[in-house]
Amino acid sequence: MTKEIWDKLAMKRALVRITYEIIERNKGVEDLVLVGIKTRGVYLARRMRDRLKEVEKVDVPVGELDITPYRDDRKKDFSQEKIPDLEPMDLDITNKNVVLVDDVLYTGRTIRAAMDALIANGRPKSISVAVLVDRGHRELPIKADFVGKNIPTSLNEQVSVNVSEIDGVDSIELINL
Ligand code: 3GP
Ligand code: 5GP
Ligand code: MG
Repeated sequence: MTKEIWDKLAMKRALVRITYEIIERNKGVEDLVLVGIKTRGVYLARRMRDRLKEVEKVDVPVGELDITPYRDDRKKDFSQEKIPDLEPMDLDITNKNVVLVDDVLYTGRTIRAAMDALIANGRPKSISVAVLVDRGHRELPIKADFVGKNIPTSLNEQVSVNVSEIDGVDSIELINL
């Protein structure tokens, strides 16, 4: 069973709000860097960058992180593998205020892994977290600083975040598995 939670307009409004919250919290866009977590987090980060450009007339850099090799809950047979060195991001994050951007926050393991990956790239001044959806069920002491929508879920539900760049449509749906 699938239930639409948000349409394109609602999603856009949330991203706009989060973008303004980031400007407010950061007291502007100086030293700000957005880092999207692949895959959909990258598209959300780019949209925020476009909005920041409109509002503040500044090009805020957007980095991309693929944190798959850093997650600590990968299948057993992966655990013995050497973790590949993270490609240095084509972006200097030293002394920057980094905002990690992801579509869904769930256990928190992805964000933990993303922080490892970031710190392997340099020493940011601060790291904060922006997510479109917080679905609860945290397993680590991690929270989001900027949240589009809290969607309390059960474990047999899944949040489907669709972005037009990949999915052809902007929407958020709740799927009962
Ligand atoms: P994303 O890479 O765009 O974030 O993990 C691959 C995709 O599967 C993710 O897309 C994510 O949206 C989706 N997904 C749905 N449920 C889960 C889940 O419980 N864990 C993970 N890691 N991904 C999920
Ligand atoms: P965590 O590491 O916090 O458990 O999960 C966060 C990552 O897994 C995010 O990158 C997100 O893409 C994916 N994820 C976890 N649960 C869901 C979900 O219900 N829906 C979607 N779309 N992604 C999820
Ligand atoms: Mg994601």
